[in-house]
Amino acid sequence: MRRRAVLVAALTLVGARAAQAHAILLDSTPAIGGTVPAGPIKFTFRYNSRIDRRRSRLLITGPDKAQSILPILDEGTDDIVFASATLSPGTYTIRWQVLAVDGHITRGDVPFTVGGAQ
Ligand SMILES: [Cu+2]
Repeated sequence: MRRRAVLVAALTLVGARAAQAHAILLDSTPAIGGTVPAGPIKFTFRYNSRIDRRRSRLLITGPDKAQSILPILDEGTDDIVFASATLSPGTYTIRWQVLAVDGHITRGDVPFTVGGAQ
């Protein structure tokens, strides 16, 4: 009984330490709720920790609700994810999912608007 309590405490400690390394999105282009002009768009997602981009994923949902994978470009430093696409006006959402160096996956949404061509 006592041994089990010690084990639970140890696991809790490990969990708390690992949580500090979870990848949190610091900023992005477009920003959450932001607007960018139509045409070629360079996407950036910057995190607070290193991520494994080969095991990370970007899923874009377009104005017609169609979803497609947005390929992650093999460039930049390990805390930034780059992608590019040419988009027409409308509202979009990118769902990012990244694997942090501690082995934990985090995900979130970046909704944005593509405005008229400049
Ligand atoms: Cu973690």
